[in-house]
Amino acid sequence: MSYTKKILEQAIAKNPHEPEFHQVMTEILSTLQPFVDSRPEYEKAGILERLTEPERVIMFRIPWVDDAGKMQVNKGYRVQFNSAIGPYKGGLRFHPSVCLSIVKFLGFEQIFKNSLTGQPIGGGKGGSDFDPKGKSEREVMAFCQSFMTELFRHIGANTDVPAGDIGVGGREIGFMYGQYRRLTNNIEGVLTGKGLAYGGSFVRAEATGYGLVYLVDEMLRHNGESFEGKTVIVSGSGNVAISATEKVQQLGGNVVAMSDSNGRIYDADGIDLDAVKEIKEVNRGRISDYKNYRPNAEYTEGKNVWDIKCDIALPCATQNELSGEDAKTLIRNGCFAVGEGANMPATLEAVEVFLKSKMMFAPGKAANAGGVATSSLEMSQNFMRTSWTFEKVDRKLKGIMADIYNNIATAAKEADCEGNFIVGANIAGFKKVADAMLQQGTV
Ligand code: NDP
Ligand code: 2IT
Repeated sequence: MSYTKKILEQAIAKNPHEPEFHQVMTEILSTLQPFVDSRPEYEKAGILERLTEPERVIMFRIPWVDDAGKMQVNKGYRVQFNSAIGPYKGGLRFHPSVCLSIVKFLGFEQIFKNSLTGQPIGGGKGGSDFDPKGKSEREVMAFCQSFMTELFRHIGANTDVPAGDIGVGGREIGFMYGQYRRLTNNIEGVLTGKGLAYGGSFVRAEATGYGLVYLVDEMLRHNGESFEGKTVIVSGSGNVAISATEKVQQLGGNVVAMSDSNGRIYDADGIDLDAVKEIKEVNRGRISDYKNYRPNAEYTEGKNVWDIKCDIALPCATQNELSGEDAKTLIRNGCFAVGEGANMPATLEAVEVFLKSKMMFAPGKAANAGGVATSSLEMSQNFMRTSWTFEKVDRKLKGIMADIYNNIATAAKEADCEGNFIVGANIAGFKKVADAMLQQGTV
C-alpha cells in the first residue's frame, strides 16, 4: 500500500471528530502522494507520521469577568505544529466556532504556507471560542489579558510568534502585547501585527489582501490577462477582504460584492470602500449598513456572493464557504480565476470542480501567504531594532509573492501537472520542511 495513503488513513483514525483537520490532511497528502511515494527516504525517516502529529498542543482555561460582573470561561488553544525551519508562526483566531479541529487544520496548513514564503518560520496556530462580537472594549481587553496570562509562558520571539486571524486585529494584538510585556518585563517581537508606535511593520495590516492580489495578478499576467476592467467579487468584509478590494481597485478592477456572516451587498457601480471601512473598522457594524451609504446597492440577508456574475472571485471570509455547487455556479457565470484569501474557503468538491474546469485557481497556502511573510519581515525589523518604509516592505512583499508564484508553477510543471497550483504549492512547501527534518535527525 502507498506510504502516503497509509499514513493519511492512520492519521484520520488517530484523530477522530476532527473533520477540518481530516479535510486539510486529505487535500495535502493526496496531492503529495506521487512525489512522496517515489522517494523512500521519506518513509524510512517517518516524515509523514511526524508531520501529521503536532510537536506540542497547549489547551487552557481563560477566565474573565464581563461588564455585568459575571465570571465567564472560554477555551484557549495554541498548536505548535512544526518548528523544523523556524519558530512556530501563525495567527490567533477568536470565533465561537474555534475548536481543536479548526486550530489543527489551520496549524497544519500554516507549515506549508510558511515554507512557501521562503522565510525561516515554522507552523503554528491558536485561538479561542471567545466571540468578540457585541463585547465592550473593556470586556475584549479583560479577555485578551487573561488569554495572555496563560499563553505568555509558551511563546517568545525565538520560540513561537502569534499574530492575528479572524476576530483578532490591531486592537487585540495591542492588549495581548501589553500584557506580555508586563508579565515578562521583556520588550521583544513576540507578536506580529503590532501597532506602528510599538514595533509594528508598515504594510502588515494590508499584507494578506495585497499579497493575494499580487499573486493573482501574477497568475493572470502569465495567462495574458489582468485585473484592468474585470468584475470581481470578494467574500467577507474583514481585514483580508478590505485590503484585497483596495488593491483590486488600484489595479483597475471593479469589485461589485462583499459580505459578512449575515448577508451580502451587491453594488454594480463598484464597492465604496471608504463606506465599508467606516462600517467595519470604525463602527464594528454589519455589512447591511452599507445601504445607508449607497441606497442603490442591494443587500441580501442570508446569502453569499457566489451567484453574482464575475470574472474573478476572491473568497476572503472563512473555511468551507464555497461549495461544489457554488463552484459550478461561478464557472457557469463566466468566472475564470479564483484566488483564496481565506484558509481553505473552497471545499474538496469545489476544488475538484475548479481543477477539472482548467480555470486559474490559486490555493490559499500560496495566495494568502503575504500576511505571514510580512509578519516575518516585522520579526526581522524587530530583531534589527529598525523600521523600514512602507515602500520598502511593499516591494519585498511583491517580490515574495512573485517568487511564490514562480516556485509553485515550476513545482507543478516538474510533477507533470502544469497549471495545477495545489500540487505545486503542496510539493514546494513540503519539500523544504521534509528536507530540514531529514537533516535534523530524529526530532
Ligand atoms: P476578520 O475577522 O477581519 O474578517 C472575517 C470576515 O469573514 C468577516 O467579514 C466575517 O463576518 C467573515 N466570517 C468569519 N467567519 C464566518 C463564517 N463562519 N461565516 C461567514 N462569514 C464569516 O478576519 P480576516 O480577514 O483576518 O480573516 C479572513 C480569512 O483570511 C480567514 O480564513 C483567515 O484565516 C484568513 N487569513 C487571514 C490572514 C491575516 O493576516 N489576517 C492571513 C492569511 C489568511 P462576520 O463579521 O459577520 O463574522
Ligand atoms: O493564516 C495566516 O497566515 C495568518 N492568520 C497570519 C499569520 C501570521 O503569523 O501573520
